[in-house]
Amino acid sequence: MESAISARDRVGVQDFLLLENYNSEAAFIENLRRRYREGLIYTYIGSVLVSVNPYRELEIYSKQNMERHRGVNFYEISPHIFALANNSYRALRTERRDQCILLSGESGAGKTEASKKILQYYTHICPTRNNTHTIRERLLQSNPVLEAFGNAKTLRNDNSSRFGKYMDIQFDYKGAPIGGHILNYLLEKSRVAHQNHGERNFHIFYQLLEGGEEPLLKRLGLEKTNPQHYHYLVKGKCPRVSSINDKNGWKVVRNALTIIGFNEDEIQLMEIVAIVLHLGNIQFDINRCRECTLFFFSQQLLGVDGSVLKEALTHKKIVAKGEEVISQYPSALSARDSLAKAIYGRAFTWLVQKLNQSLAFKVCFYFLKCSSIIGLLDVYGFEVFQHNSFEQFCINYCNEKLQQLFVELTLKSEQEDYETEGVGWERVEYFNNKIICDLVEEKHKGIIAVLDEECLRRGDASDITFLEKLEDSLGGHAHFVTHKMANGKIRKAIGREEFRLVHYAGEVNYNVSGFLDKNNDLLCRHLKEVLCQSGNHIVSQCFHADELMDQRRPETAATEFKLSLAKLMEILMSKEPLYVRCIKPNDAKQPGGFDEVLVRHQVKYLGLMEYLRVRRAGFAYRRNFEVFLERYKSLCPDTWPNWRGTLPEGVATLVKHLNYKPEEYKLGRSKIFIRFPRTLFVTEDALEAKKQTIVIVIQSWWRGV
Ligand code: AOV
Ligand code: MG
Repeated sequence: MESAISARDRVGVQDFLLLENYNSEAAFIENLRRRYREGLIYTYIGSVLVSVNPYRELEIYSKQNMERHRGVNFYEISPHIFALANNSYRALRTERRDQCILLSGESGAGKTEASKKILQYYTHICPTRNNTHTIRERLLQSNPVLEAFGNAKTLRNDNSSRFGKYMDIQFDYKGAPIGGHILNYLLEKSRVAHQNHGERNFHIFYQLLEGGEEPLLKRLGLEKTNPQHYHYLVKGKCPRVSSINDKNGWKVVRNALTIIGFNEDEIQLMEIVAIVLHLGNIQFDINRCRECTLFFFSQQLLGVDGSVLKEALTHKKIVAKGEEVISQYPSALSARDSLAKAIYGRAFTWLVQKLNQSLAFKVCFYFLKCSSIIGLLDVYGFEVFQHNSFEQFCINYCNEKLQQLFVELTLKSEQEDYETEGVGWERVEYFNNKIICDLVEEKHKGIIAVLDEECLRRGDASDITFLEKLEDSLGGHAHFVTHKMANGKIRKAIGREEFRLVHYAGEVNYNVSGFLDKNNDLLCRHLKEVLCQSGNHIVSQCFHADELMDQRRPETAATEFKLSLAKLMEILMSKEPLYVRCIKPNDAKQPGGFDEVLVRHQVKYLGLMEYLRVRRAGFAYRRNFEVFLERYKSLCPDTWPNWRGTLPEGVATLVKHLNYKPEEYKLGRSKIFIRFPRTLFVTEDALEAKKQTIVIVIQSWWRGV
């Protein structure tokens, strides 16, 4: 298959393992740059795929190209996201082990695009069963729906994921996709009511206004289609963006909703989008609602009497010692914003659940049973803005966790494995970011614990007292700084209301303003009561009356996020991971631009050089003796099935029979380590050829019968 790699594809080295000067960062970056200039955005480091965002359409994702990758070994073809997808599918089929593909890199580096390409690949190349085409279509169409409601233009990325997403693709025993399941993580719902300069609200708002059909818009009270008319869409001062076609986006979303089978829910969902827009337009004159807007949408869309909503927006209700106490809100505007955020946030979770229902196995597939899974993880990337708040804190914490997984599963465990197995090894040093994960999440003293404590404390607790508590408990930590501790040594100033975290990917100053409120994430009882009565059935499903009866305090936003990330790590650890490390080549989103400083920074913090060193000095593949023997012993029919020796002796006999050269492998205490992937592929091919021979023999015997 060597011919599958053209001369152009060979610019630089396709696998950094082949880089002559593999210790040199400059040589590493030069290789990336040379390939990038030729439109070769993918390069391997062993089985890790490094991808550099081209910021232009490349003609490498066609159906023909997918076909070229079908069933081909990883190294027989030039590096590609399809090759990685194929590799993981192949491992799933041959080894029957669940896989997961982890996409990482900073905001705008290309994770979401890569995850879409992977999904397209599977839905195209996997075998089909009767009826599974519906599932394939639904898997594909779940993306535009989630992007419309969960992505937005930020300063870093015009289509930035504002939620974390983990998607399982479920396959039957024949390798056909038969279902899917999505887990969503912490949507950045503050965006509903506020956007920074140069940013937008979630795409769906603009799509509906720009593309919505006239009768629909009339029904929703959105006859004015210019985003400028809506308070929640003008904050960022950039309703229109040249790279985004909202009208087209609307068509795509409508089509996707139809394929997924939303039916009547579709109109209810759009009502929610309209409710949020109308809510934003309610003005309060000295805390009084301007009634006409409120009454229209309250009655027509929310299905709640206008005066009831007005009362709930201006007066809060507290139940104290069994008695209801009603008092006027200090700020009706913030009650309004909380309401809008709560409705949108919960509707988003409802949307994911609805998608999951449509992706779940249907009864007709029941007998097939899901046999294996490939998980796809695409979360919001590491981000730094001029002003960073609670949302960036959570997003960047999530990226620390992902980096920690990479460190644990590659740099750390691999090296430990060599040591415990007694395979000669010279240690490669690396930065372990566990210290930063602990700083954020450690019980009792981590940042989240201190934040929760302040949220629970009544009286004078405020964002500033939270900052003071942090200083008391974390002062002196190498990765935590405030202006008090800076002592003039810190390069970039830290504000009096900020703390700085020295993340694995860089320093970020977080402004504490709003941390307590966002972490508490409480919607007052009065407003919840109103939403429980809503005539919009999505809203009423999202706000249950049971919730009002529940006296327990819900988990804070940060703790809930922390717990869900811990569960996610468990899921990922239970699978065989494959990594795509995405790199953003320039900050201007320009095709062709390769900012060396920016790229070097990412190469550094992604740990690519360290990984290269570990890989270069190490082994591409390792398996327990038992697993290895079980899989390949049929290639040595003279010895098996009558072999009676120990496992290490068995493996030694087998590799001798397979003609492995001494430099190609090492035997540890319980595992075999194979240095080059090519060695294994040759063995795999031999196995495949043997299976084919058996099939042919059986077929001719059958015909003979
Ligand atoms: P992200 O997912 O990593 O950022 P995206 O995948 O959304 O980044 O990529 C950002 C933009 O870069 C896309 O909208 C495309 O315009 C372009 N792009 C990325 N990959 C490709 C590709 N392979 N081919 C062509 N264009 C590409 V974030 O979600 O913000 O962390 O939070
Ligand atoms: Mg994304």
